[in-house]
Amino acid sequence: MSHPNFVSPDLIRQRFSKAMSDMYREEVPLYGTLMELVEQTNRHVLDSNPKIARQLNSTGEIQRLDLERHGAIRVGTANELATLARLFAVMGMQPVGYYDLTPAGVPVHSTAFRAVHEAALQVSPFRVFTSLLRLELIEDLELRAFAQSVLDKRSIFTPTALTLIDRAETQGGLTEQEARNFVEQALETFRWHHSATVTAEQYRKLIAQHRLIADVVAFTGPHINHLTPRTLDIDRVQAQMPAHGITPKAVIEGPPRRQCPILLRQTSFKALDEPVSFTDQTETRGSHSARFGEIEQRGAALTPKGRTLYDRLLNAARDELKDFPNEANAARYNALMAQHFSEFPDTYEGMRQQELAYFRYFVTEKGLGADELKSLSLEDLLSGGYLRVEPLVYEDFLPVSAAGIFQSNLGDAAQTHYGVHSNRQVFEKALGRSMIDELALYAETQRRSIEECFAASSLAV
Ligand code: OOG
Ligand code: NI
Repeated sequence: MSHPNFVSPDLIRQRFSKAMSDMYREEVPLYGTLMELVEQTNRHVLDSNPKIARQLNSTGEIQRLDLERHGAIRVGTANELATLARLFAVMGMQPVGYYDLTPAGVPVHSTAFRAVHEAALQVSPFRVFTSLLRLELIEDLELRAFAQSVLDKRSIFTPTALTLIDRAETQGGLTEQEARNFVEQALETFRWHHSATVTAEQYRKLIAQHRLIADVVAFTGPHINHLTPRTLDIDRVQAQMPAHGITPKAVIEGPPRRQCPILLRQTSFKALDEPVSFTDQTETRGSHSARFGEIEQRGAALTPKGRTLYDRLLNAARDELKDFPNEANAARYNALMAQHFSEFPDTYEGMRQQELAYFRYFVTEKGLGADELKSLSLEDLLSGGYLRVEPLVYEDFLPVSAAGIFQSNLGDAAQTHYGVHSNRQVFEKALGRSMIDELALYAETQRRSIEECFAASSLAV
């Protein structure tokens, strides 16, 4: 039962997202630079493009834009993942979707923890891309056993965080004081540590297996490895990055630039080389690179039909390129993407009519109280100007893009090929529950918005 004195999970998430951003800005100054660049760009877009400003105002997205960011972490064991799920649940975040990164040579599979209802997303759309290391992919059995033993010894949560998770579960929420304490304690799990938990030699062996394995195994916890603000014009930010001392990856992941953005476009800059000390060293002598910067632009959420078309066009462009996109072939890749995606309708009305994207429906001034809402079809109400639509923003991630982001931060040496693939059941067993299907969430939000239109109309008469 909900208690009147409990802080809402949405507010806890909003505060946590802010605390995480403050911590990361202090730890990684380049993140602060990137935030400023994104803020300037967003202001420019809103000032120079009244249509976009109007659209964001009518959906309420304008209010969440400056709060909007996602982070990413990587954990090592089933137990860590299951406890993280409980920690995120205190903040109203549920695991949504399944991403298998092994086809791209990255030994992890992942989900995204996020709020699921449009009202909760409006308070804070904070998301965390969470990957679980697949230790079974370490071929060297001795090294695998070593990695397992190191992971089994660590505890990535503070004792107080664990107590507060228990309390939230048994009480059904947290009081103001507990919520403050929880945000402070939960943050500790994601903090960067300069000292590793292994010797320099053990670190070298782990790195030789895969850089990602060393990143998970050799440290006390799942440090946040990037925090990504949302921009309204990713090409503009990408073009301005070099002037601010930031070198972006060669190509922007996701769909090409369009009039009506769809899904998600992302770009990142390389991981920083940071000083660390190993257990057999008294001073800081080694270095490790894990943390990087990323920005993203979000567009319309696609229906299964739209997503199939997106995947087909993306694959066609990549097949024709015959290689991973890189610096040398970037211009050709962009040209191929533009060419193939000309097949994807670039008006919201076109996407709606062909059922390629999800929308939110609103009653217009003309529609308020109009009798037509009781008699006309949805199509007629739209064309008659009684209702209007805005696209639903995509709240999730894209596996091919995520692979590209991982790859650009791991360097060329990491082109491993794993024989084993997708294992959703293993991930769900580790998590202790199943992931929510993101497409069902968009469909429900769309349906609710239609219902609200009719409810509003019957109230108004
Ligand atoms: C996650 C990489 C994927 C995204 O936005 O798709 C990602 C990681 O490096 O842990 O951040
Ligand atoms: Ni990311």
